Amino acid sequence: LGLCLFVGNASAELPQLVSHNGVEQLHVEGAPFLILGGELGNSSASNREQLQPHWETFQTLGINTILAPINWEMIEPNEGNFDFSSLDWLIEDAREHDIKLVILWFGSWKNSMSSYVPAWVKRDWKRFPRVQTADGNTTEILSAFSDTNVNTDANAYAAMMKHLKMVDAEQNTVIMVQVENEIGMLPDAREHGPIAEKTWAGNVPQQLIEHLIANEDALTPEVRKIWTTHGKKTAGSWADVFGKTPAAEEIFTAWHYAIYADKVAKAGKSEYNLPMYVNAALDRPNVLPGKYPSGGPLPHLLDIWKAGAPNIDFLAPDIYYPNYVERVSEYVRPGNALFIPEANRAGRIESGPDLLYSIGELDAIGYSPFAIDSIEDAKNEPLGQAYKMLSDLAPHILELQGTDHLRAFRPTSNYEGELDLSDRTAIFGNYEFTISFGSPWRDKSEQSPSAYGAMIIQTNDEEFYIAGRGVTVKFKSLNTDGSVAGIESAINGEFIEGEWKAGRWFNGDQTHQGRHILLDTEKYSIQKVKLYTYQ
Ligand code: N0T
Repeated sequence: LGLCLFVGNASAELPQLVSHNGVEQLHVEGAPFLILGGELGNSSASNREQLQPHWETFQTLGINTILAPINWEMIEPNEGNFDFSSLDWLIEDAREHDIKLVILWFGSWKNSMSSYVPAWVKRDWKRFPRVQTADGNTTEILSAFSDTNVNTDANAYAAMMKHLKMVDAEQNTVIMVQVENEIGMLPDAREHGPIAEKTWAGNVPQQLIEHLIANEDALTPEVRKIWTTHGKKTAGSWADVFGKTPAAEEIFTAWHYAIYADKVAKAGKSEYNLPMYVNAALDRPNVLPGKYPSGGPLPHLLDIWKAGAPNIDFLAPDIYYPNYVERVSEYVRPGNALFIPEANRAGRIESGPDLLYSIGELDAIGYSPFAIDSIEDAKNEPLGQAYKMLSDLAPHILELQGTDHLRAFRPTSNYEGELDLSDRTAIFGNYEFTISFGSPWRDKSEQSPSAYGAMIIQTNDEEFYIAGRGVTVKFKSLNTDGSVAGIESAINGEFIEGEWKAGRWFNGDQTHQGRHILLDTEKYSIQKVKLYTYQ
């Protein structure tokens, strides 16, 4: 035992999710870790030379994790013959740049379709059946109702995980794996092939019913409503229990996708037990199931996925809509680690506020804009400044996630992209903070509020880090003795190798003669603020 403590310490603990203050955090090499990530374009990891120049850009951006696809067609070019070179060089290059990886398993499904399956699967459509639509057409989507399909995918995935264990269990360059990508049925809410029809007419599995009963009070409103409307039946066909509507068909689809993804994940975990998740392409408002990619781990189907896929550690949203805050909040639920594997898209000024809000307000384990390799000018990229700032603050953030000593604020937007710039308030102990977006000193027309946001970290009763961009903060004392809140000091600074290094002492015009804190509108910055009260 003594020996174990000193030898192979890096492999002592695999990446895993650990609960802290009631929220799920990701541990890497035995310590909590924030994913300051970026996802590669779909074809960018298919050629080593062409990806090569981007690694330095990722480093300049302060990225600590790259999300990279691994294509089934490339790792199993012939059935049972594996070629892991596309995984091996990715790991080598990531290590060389001190960057971690999340592997995206582009297997049976990539955005509904099955274009990443090997040629021998594509061509053998008799052995690997496709989805048949209501109008009798077939599609390039593998059927979820074929044991051959799921077993063949699971076999390839398990082989990949086995290989990963061999090459990476000591170093943990790969910290998580995404199973498939944006699974979702189109153009109908469910499949219509012979097995799918027979299954639709059969009984709802007991595993699903039991989950509904056990979680009755915690079900999402949509599932609860559909189940209740049909009399909360505890047995019967899908149509008996959920009805015959597209919404009922989508539940059926979600269940079968969930158990498929679960089989794949389970086979992988039995080789190498890394955290695994499934991502969702979010639906649009007022569009019926079948007209958007249906049955994926969408907010209204999370219960079905949780019931069907116990080997999937969490369900994650890809957010391309302007109402980021609204959509991301739908994935905040007990036991579901919050991770945003894709956000629209690298290079947008909203990325910084999205990031601060997800990590500081919703306790996310990480954030990762899509098409990160499309960024060329890393030095002037605001996301890079935000990443640098968060990696400095990470020890405080990771300690305080799940408590009310860590908060974040940003302007919110509706689906149409209209910003709500109203002030926000927050209480920290005996102080009330009012957060306004923008600088009172600059013309409104010169400001870009969608780039503004702040994280507030309380380190002591009267001590805070206020970090971000373009935010004004005022203070009120909540003491009942008539005392007034004042700023004792506000010091602009940064962290160097984990140590706070004071820069300028802010006062005078920079604090409006002691009246408020103002974070620069042009760049991210941190102020260490001490408050006091007087009468
Ligand atoms: C994503 C990406 C990639 C404004 C699209 C997002 C990625 C996949 N799908 O570039 O294909 O692999 O997961 C779909 C979001 C569409 C909504 C756009 C509304």
